[in-house]
Amino acid sequence: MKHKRSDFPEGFQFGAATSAYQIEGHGFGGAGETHWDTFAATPGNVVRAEHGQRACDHYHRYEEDFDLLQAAGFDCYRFSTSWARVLPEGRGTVNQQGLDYYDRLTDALLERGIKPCATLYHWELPSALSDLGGWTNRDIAGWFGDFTEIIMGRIGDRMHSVAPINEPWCVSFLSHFVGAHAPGLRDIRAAARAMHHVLLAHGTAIGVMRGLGMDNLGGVFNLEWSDPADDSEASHHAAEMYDGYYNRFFLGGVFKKAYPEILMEGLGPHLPQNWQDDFDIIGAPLDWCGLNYYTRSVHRASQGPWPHHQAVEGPLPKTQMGWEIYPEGLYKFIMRTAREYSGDLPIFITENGMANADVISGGRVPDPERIAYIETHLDAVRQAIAEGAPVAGYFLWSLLDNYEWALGYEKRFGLVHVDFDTLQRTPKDSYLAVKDMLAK
Ligand code: IFM
Repeated sequence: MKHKRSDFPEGFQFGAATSAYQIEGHGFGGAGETHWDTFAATPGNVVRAEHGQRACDHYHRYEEDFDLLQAAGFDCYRFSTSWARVLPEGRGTVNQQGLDYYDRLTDALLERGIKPCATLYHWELPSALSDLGGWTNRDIAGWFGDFTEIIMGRIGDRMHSVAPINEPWCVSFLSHFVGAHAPGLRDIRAAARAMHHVLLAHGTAIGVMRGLGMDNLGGVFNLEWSDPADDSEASHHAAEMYDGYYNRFFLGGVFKKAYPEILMEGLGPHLPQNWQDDFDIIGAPLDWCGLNYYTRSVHRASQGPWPHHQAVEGPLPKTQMGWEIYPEGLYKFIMRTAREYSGDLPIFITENGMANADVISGGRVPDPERIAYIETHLDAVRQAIAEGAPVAGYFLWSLLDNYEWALGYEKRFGLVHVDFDTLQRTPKDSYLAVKDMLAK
């Protein structure tokens, strides 16, 4: 790795990230059914119908996994709490085993000198709430606030930082308009409502945590750079539309208390009644802004219904996901986010990394592609810092190979290889390279 820890400002934090359903093993410890269990059980939704019932069995092996985190020299660990593990029906009776688990997990991190950075929701909605309309039902903001109070009432005193919801675009648009994630809807009205309610739930949870006396609270936004396929006005408009509903809707709601005008033709008629009145909750002040960044996409206009555009294949080298490798997008997003949205707030790169078809060979896992990906994205971070951007930390996705949602277990994002038959963990070369970087 060409970078050293000492190349970054004093106090810059390095971390690794995971999420509950992707690693824990949802079948353990009394967790309730979630919409990902039923989505995966529906033919055609998930590669080989794979699910998270066992995943990496982190539920039982978290000590071993945290030893790896510690040995690599990470400062922070970004994990998520499963709503259905704590409240199997989403509301009502608490599963004490679930609360106890997150309590043990927190202490195991602290014992190793690692800062716990929690995300309250990373996609596994309890089925009982899905039955009530899930993210399309405005009541979800209150249900989520109650969950926040219960889980943070137990572990909030030991959290270094907390964000309510991972990647609002995925929770809403990808899951209710594209239909690629649970609950698999393809409906513009459901999508518009989910987009607004996910932000309302975010703001409600921030309010609950402020009430508990917590600080260092942020929001985590997934951003994808969008470029026009050619120089035509139509392609530029297509790229702007994509940027609007993917990136600017969520940042705009939280930091400007407004949604982009370009989206109103499509989404306006379907947003819930009096949506404008919710911005004081949605825009509750934050302490930091988290950006998850992986790639860019390229767009041109289409004759179809709103949003009237289609993606075309870009020319850049791609990861195992088929995503273009475009570190410049990370630099541009950091600069744009600070300039137009978050101002002087610290920015954390809360996820960055790549999937690669890694294989064990002679006890090692050579993954030079991932090392190069991390290097070039850290170049982008350093360039932004050199130009004055307030970037305060960088988290790799992910510590472990894990359940990549609709793509099952074959897309490997981990610094640590997981054999999904034996569950054996093997640090990849990228893990060793990061470890070396963090020691210097
Ligand atoms: O695995 C996901 C994660 O759950 C959210 N951010 C993107 C990752 C890679 O697709």
